[in-house]
Amino acid sequence: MGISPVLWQFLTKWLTTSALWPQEASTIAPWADALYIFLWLVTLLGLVLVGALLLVFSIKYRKEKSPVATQIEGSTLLEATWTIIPLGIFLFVFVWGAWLYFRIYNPPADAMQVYIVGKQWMWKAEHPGGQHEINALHVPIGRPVQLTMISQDVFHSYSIPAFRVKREVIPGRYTTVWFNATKEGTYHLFCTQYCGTLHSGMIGDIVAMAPEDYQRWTEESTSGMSLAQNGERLFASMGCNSCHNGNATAAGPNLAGVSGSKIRMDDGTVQVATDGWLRDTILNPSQHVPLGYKPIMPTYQGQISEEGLIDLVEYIKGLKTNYRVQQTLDTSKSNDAAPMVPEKVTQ
Ligand code: HEC
Ligand SMILES: [Cu+2]
Repeated sequence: MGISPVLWQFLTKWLTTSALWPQEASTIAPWADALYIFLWLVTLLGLVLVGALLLVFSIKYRKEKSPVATQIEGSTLLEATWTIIPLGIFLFVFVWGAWLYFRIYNPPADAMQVYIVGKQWMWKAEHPGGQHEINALHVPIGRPVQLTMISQDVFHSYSIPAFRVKREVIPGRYTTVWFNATKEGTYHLFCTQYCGTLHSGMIGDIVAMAPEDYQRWTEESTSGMSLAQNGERLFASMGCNSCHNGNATAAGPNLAGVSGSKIRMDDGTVQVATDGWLRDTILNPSQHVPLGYKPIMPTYQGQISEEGLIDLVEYIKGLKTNYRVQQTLDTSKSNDAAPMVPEKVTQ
């Protein structure tokens, strides 16, 4: 990192114990801090340089010594120097910052998924196993955790200073952020987007636990139904399975394996079935009509809560082969013919 580890430890320890600096409790934290300290040092250098020159020049060129002002016509070399050096520093900061940004906002593929729903004024967390929490989030250390977040009302922002991550939580759209916690402990969770009267109370605890403690916690706080199981129930109770049952004669496309695939639309475009896309097809189906299908799916706008949508998305993501729902809930004779699948574009 360029800084000696001893000096680094001393610096962060001093700053942490002096409460000026949040703890560093994620893999990204030292990197974010290094950039921050670098900016700080560059600023300090600029301050000292300008301050010193100001002082030296005002003494050297004081009135008694130089009573008559001389006209200086400029120096190309000097001007080029003070343009190119700062430009180099700024570009360096830009590249460093961009690299950090992409690292923070591109979750690794093997990250554990947790869903966050923000509303005035609380944070709800949903683990795939069905554990629900309010104003708290339990995570294991030493493992990447991806948060998929959405707001039920206004803009919020999910911020964990000790992990150096923060992301806007927006109505109508999933946003994601990820981290890998390194130290057991309880850390602050803040809403950092002013969201109304009780905004300052929209806080909580992030509990980073050893993997075995986290395992125990998931077992103790399970609701008995995973998100996907809740989704399967909803899928049946909302009548989705009347059109999406995997039968060759079904009115809707087979949803098995849809998640993550590229789908050719009737307007010729190709859309990628991300989590957000799946959510949006349920709310605005007429805007996502795959080639060969009629826009007959009704909109479910206003009929399913964000939690319900998360359950459905989790359920659809888990559909790898033909539906279990077909066996358990569809009483009509299942068709052995190959199910109808929308045309997938192979990459
Ligand atoms: C009346 C039949 C019908 C019902 C009921 C229905 N769908 Fe659909 N669904 C379709 C059709 C037809 C399409 C493709 C055309 C479109 O998007 O309108 C589709 C598309 C989709 C897609 C996009 C998949 C792809 O490959 O393009 C998803 C996801 C989906 N539906 C989920 C659901 C869910 C979840 C429900 C229940 C809340 C539901 N559908 C209810 C008929 C239906
Ligand atoms: Cu808020």
